[in-house]
Amino acid sequence: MQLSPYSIQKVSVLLPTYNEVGNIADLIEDIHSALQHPHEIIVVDDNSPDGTSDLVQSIISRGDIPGLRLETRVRDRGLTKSIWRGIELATGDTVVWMDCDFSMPPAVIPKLLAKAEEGYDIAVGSRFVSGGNQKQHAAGESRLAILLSSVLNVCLRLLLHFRFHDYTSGFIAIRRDMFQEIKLKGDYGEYFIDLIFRAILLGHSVVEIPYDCESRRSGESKTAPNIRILLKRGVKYLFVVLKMQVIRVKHLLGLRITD
Ligand SMILES: Nc1nc2c(ncn2[C@@H]2O[C@H](COP(=O)(O)OP(=O)(O)O)[C@@H](O)[C@H]2O)c(=O)[nH]1
Ligand SMILES: [Mg+2]
Repeated sequence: MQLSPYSIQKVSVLLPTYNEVGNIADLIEDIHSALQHPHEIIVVDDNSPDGTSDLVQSIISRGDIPGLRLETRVRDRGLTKSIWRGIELATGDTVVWMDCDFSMPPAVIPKLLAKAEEGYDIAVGSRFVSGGNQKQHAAGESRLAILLSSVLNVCLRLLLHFRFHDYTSGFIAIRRDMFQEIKLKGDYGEYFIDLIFRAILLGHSVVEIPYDCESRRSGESKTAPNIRILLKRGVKYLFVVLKMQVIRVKHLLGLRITD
């Protein structure tokens, strides 16, 4: 694929949070230090009961991190909706988002941005390419969730596009103008499968950068706080895989796949 080098003017880092009071201050600081490009950091908090928004507001008031912004959503909680809200608020030409639990090291962001500057439309932090690692089990985490995530991604590779590896990454740098064409669909991590698969079918350049996934530093997982929620999420992921087969057929027939 022919890439045209691209000069990033401004990066918008979106941080969707729900109960991340133990992580968010250090994460903001680490991201701010890691970034060489002009940037803004937008925390989109779903009115977390642990006071995440209040903490971010106090950092903004101190003025230490220029470009730090806070959006507190008070209704219709959801990860995908929060990321989409961040995209609506973003003023950078390149958008990054990631988990706010330190599972995704801020030091990887410049590597993603370097790929965007090489001309890739999308650069994804990946646990499943050579050099990357899925997280090890740690206290308070679900072994089942970690195992299912690895198995799910092998299945997704077989069922969708074999050249891509981490369909549930959620760690991405992407040009903001892509969202004129593609919207985020779904309510939790399944939006990522949909986004990547559509982007690949549409011929966008997508690259994966390996990273070592760490255990959450503080607080609780929202994907797998218990088996019931994990299974509920799993069913939604399976529906998306089926939907992607419909999308594949539509694409083969030359029909629009961006609605
Ligand atoms: N705004 C918002 N963020 C959420 C919501 N659910 C999860 N998150 C955030 O999404 C990211 C991924 O969630 P996490 O608990 O780390 O999932 P896991 O890594 O799969 O265990 C974290 O930054 C969470 O704080 C939500 O409903 N709204
Ligand atoms: Mg996480």
